[in-house]
Amino acid sequence: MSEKEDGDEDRELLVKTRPKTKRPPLYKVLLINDDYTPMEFVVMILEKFFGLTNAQAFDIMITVHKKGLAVVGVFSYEVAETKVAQVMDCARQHQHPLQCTMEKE
Ligand code: TYC
Repeated sequence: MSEKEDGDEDRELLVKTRPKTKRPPLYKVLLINDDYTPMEFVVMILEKFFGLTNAQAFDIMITVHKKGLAVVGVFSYEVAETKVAQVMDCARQHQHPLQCTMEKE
């Protein structure tokens, strides 16, 4: 077998074979409006658990207040699950009815 033949075969295989790598699905974390949770508490939650600035947190809080809900961020399943749990635990501890959920993007 010639060297040329040998090398070409290898290259053909490399070009045609696409590795089957799938990106893990992403999840949106959503904040839901209610009539009782204080605005300042929602802003504090967004700063504390999502690393937002006060201005960013205020904008999202106002969007939720006006539209009923908003996406706070998009994360891997594990991170989204943790954020939802942190928000719900903190809201419960302060006896606010704030709701936070996640859904597949
Ligand atoms: N609507 C609330 C109020 O007027 C504020 C609020 C904003 C509550 C966002 C929940 O996810 C929320 N105090």
